[in-house]
Amino acid sequence: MIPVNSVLQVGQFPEIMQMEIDKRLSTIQLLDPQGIVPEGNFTAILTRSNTQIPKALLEKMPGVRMVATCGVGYDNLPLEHLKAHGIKASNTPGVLNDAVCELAIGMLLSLLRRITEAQAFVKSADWSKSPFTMTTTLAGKCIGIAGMGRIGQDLAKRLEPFKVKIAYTGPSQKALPYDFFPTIRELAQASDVLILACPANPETDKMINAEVLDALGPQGYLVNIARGSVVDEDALLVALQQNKIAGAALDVFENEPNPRIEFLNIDNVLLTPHIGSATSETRQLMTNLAIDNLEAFYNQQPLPTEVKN
Ligand code: 8YV
Repeated sequence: MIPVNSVLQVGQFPEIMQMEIDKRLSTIQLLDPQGIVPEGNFTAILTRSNTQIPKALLEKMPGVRMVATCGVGYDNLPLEHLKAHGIKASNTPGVLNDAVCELAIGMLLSLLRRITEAQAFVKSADWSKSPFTMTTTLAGKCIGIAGMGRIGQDLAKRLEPFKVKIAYTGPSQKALPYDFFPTIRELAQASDVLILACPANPETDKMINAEVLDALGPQGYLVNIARGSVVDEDALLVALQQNKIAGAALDVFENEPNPRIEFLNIDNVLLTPHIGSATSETRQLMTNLAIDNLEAFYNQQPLPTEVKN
């Protein structure tokens, strides 16, 4: 049983998630993690992976022993502080794979077949003047996946029916039926499309740089469903503006919700507002999994999806 008002809910939650929260527990809310901590004897935090939890907030609440984040990514948490103070953390892996993989494939197809430009072409009545441009087929291409964790592996399985070759990179080779490349540059060189499905951490920070984009090449495409921090956006903008790559589909950005204005003025990009897990069904599952972790914590049971920090 979660004690009433023992959980501080930090950040903005969509209504669909708040409804799930309100069904199962009563929380005190702090919309801005930099704001003034409300009065209360908080022993846990409930947040989302798009809300940065500063170390300073936790220092103001020494009674907090558990942080549950809604999201598979937990780069929003001060992991070193949590570890140093023995504070448990949980995320919500697995339940969002369908939504994230479906978006990745939708963005991939839309990027290759230039669907958003095609719709604008029809709506602008340009069709009566000339045919739309030729695009390119997914079948036969090599799809390189950076990050072969739960989402990367699920995405690879879903891509197989599209008659593509799949390759990947990551910290280590896995027992998978796909070509492994030890470095992101080698993977980019071998790929027609590079899909980023890796966690955001010091090893992946700005991993997609000018060298990697050059290796991907002028016929290559980039799809980012991971985190904006994985891409050197200066290098990506140059590559897109100078057609060093063919195009990019981006669901995540360094500065959300205000991505760099240059992205808004480029034709060969597809932009979405970090909606990978943003389906009603998925957000309900994520919210309930986060609360399951809180319940396990208060019942002194193993956490269903503990962050191994
Ligand atoms: C968002 C995500 O964080 O799961 C992740 O890591 O990036 C997304 O699910 C979502 O807004 C979490 O509530």
